[in-house]
Amino acid sequence: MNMRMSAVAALALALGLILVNFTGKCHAALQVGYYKDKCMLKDVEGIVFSAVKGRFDKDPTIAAALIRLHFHDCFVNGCDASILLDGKSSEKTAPPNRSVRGYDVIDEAKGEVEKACKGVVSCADIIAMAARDAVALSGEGRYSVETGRRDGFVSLASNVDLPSPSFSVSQSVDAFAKKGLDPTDMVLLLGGHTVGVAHCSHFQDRLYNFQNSGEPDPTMDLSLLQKLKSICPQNSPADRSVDLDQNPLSSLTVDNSFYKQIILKRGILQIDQELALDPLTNGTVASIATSNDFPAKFGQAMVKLGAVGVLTGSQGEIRKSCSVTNSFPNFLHF
Ligand code: HEM
Ligand SMILES: *[C@@H]1O[C@H](CO)[C@@H](O)[C@H](O)[C@H]1NC(C)=O
Ligand SMILES: CC(=O)N[C@H]1CO[C@H](CO)[C@@H](O)[C@@H]1O
Repeated sequence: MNMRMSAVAALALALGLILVNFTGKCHAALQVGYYKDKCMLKDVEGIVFSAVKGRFDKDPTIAAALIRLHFHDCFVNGCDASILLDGKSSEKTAPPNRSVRGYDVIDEAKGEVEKACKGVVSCADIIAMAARDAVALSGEGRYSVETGRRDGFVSLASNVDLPSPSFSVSQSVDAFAKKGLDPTDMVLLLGGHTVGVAHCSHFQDRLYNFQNSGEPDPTMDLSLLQKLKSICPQNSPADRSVDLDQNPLSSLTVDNSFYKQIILKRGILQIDQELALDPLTNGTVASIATSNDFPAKFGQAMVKLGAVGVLTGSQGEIRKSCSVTNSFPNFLHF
């Protein structure tokens, strides 16, 4: 077969599989402990945890990367590990991917679980387990993660419709609603910004020319504004980064200090600051900021995020290698 023929064949196969997926949609549900007894006597979650912890001990900033990786995977085409697929125009190549990190930790964990039992554990589940482990290692928020996802075949940059940091709260509420997540889920999940960093390019407009006013964002605390201007000078090509949680004692910890900071007008991203101001969300923000159950509630919201658009049962596949589908490895390359 020449290239074109095999391309057509792969496409037909892809469409066929997609069709089967839609028609045969008997949803085997996700469950806690899905891999118990599926990998001989091996502890699959323990193997993934070791890989994540090994990296975290050297570099605790990996936790934020793994939490964000799970969000980006689930929000685009469901939690099906589509974000991991290589290809000329796969999701990875879309602009919001630029600062996504942690792919190598997932590959390492996959290598270890494959040694324990071949072809059993999906890459989508490894992402979900690694995100849970990242949360657990960064605070007191260990939650029971659901598993049983299978890996998808399709990864297209053109499917990437992640919310932008300059979305209004109501635009963001709509984007989350499309994924079956309510405004409370959204406020809790944006609490993921209790760890990790943002690059200047994602909030520079707030410092110098907010909504084309020629002025800074008036909702930003003045001392924060001064600090950010010095880190992110106007027209500088250097794209430095700053902590999303501006409490320096807690910028690597999953806790509610992010909410306290945004109430103090010390949010970095526009959407983060808006959460504390918009009447749609300010009540939820105030209640999270003054209670101590954020880690538990964040875990519940992560479980809900982890169920978005999953493939289960006979859908999808278990990839051999997380960056390429078993079924038609060339599909993504033309
Ligand atoms: C409206 C929704 C969201 C928007 C607009 C948004 C936007 C962003 C942006 C612009 C960054 C900075 C990237 C960079 O400059 O390197 C970021 C980082 C991050 N986001 Fe979000 N995000 C959203 C929701 C979420 C959710 C739901 C989670 C997790 C549950 C999450 C977790 C993270 C984490 C952990 C980082 C830090 C990554 C790192 O340090 O490597 N975000 N987000
Ligand atoms: C939320 O914002 C509205 C409108 O600005 C305000 O009336 C209300 O008191 C705020 N609620 C909280 C809890 O801050
Ligand atoms: C890992 C990866 O594929 N990164 C890509 C993200 O998107 C930018 C711009 O669209 C590409 O240049 C990167 O190669």
